[in-house]
Parts: sequence; structure tokens; C-alpha cells
Amino acid sequence: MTLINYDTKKINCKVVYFGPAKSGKTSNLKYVSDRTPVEKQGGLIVLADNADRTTYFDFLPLFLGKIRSFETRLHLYALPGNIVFDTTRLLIMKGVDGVVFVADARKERLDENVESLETMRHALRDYGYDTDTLPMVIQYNFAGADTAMPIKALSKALNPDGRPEFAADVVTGQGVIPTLKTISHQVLSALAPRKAG
Ligand SMILES: Nc1nc2c(ncn2[C@@H]2O[C@H](COP(=O)(O)OP(=O)(O)OP(=O)(O)O)[C@@H](O)[C@H]2O)c(=O)[nH]1
Ligand SMILES: [Mg+2]
Repeated sequence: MTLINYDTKKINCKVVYFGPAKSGKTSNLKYVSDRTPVEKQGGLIVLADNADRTTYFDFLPLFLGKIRSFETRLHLYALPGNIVFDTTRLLIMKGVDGVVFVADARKERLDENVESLETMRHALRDYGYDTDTLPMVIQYNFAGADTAMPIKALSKALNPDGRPEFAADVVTGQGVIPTLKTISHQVLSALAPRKAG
């Protein structure tokens, strides 16, 4: 749920990066943080164990500037993979305005992608979201790996609804910014009618 404060003229939107373990969710946020001027972000907070696995979540606030006189922020979160049945961590999904599903394009990870997507859909439905209309982008990370599946096959398995989708490689940065731009645009467009009212 977007937080709009009419007194302070601030809007906070929440976007969660979700996906199976080690699919590149934290790396997406790191890439964005590294390429965003310091005055346009609040700094990346990474909560990880010593094997670089996200423990609770990562957090990156981006300052988008003023939209119709409202100071607008996009709060990016990355959740850990493997959180099936983990209700504490899934709590982060409460109040989301949009989700990025970060899949791992390698064929040996297909089952984990499918399972993670299902976990995400369940969590969203539990919080009362209509998963058909919630802003959503699908990212196929590890697209440059030897065992990466063709995008067409990934799309058929993971994106039957035809959501915007991007092949990505967070090491080179391929697809990272287009993913962010697309989800931001979707989230801000969904906001527009409410702002006008
Ligand atoms: N070659 C290659 N390596 C990648 C790619 N994406 C992520 N990695 C590497 O995979 C490892 C895991 O990436 P993370 O960003 O930590 O993955 P995560 O999804 O946050 O992992 P969890 O928080 O444990 O679920 C890191 O060493 C990354 O550098 C990619 O597209 N290509
Ligand atoms: Mg992580």
C-alpha cells in the first residue's frame, strides 16, 4: 500500500525483489545503488550472513524527486530465497506496490523458480492482492550462463500472463536498469488516479 502523506507531501512506494535462492536479488540492488548518485538514494542496507545469503531483507531507498509537488520515494526490498513457509520474512510482502520476480535462467533451477513463484503468489493472495493486476516484472537472471534456457521457454514456464520480462546478467548489469524502470513506471502509473482524486 502506497503511503501518501498529504501533510508532509510525501509518497513512499514499496517494491519487493523476490525469487529463489541465489538468483541475484541482492546483486540487483547493489548494481542500482552503485550507479545512483548518493544524493538520490538513502544507501543500501544489506542484511546477510557470512556466505552472502540474505538473512532478513535488503533495503534501498531511492529518491525520485517531486511528482506533482509530492516528494516521492521508491523503497526497494530484496528478500532471501528459500522462504517457503517462512511467515516472518514473507511479512515484508505486506503493503507492496509492485514486485520483481528474479528468476534464475539456468535449466537446473527451473523447479526452484516455479516453486518460488508459487510462494510469492500465495503470499500476495494472503495479503489480499489480485496477482493479475499488481504491478509485476519478471527478470531472467543468469541469462548468459552456459545452461541458460531460451527466453521463450522461460517465458512459457514462468510468465504465462505476459508480464514485462527482461533477460539479465547482474554481473554485466544487463537488464537491471530496464527492470527497475519498468516496475517504477508501473507502480507510479497505478498511483496516478488516486493522486488526482
Ligand atoms: N555469472 C553470474 N553471476 C551472478 C548473476 N547473478 C548473480 N550472480 C552471482 O550469484 C551470487 C548470488 O547473488 P545474490 O545477488 O547474492 O543472490 P540473492 O538472490 O540475493 O541470494 P539470496 O539472498 O541468498 O537468496 C553472487 O555471487 C552473484 O555475483 C548473473 O547473472 N551471472
Ligand atoms: Mg540476497
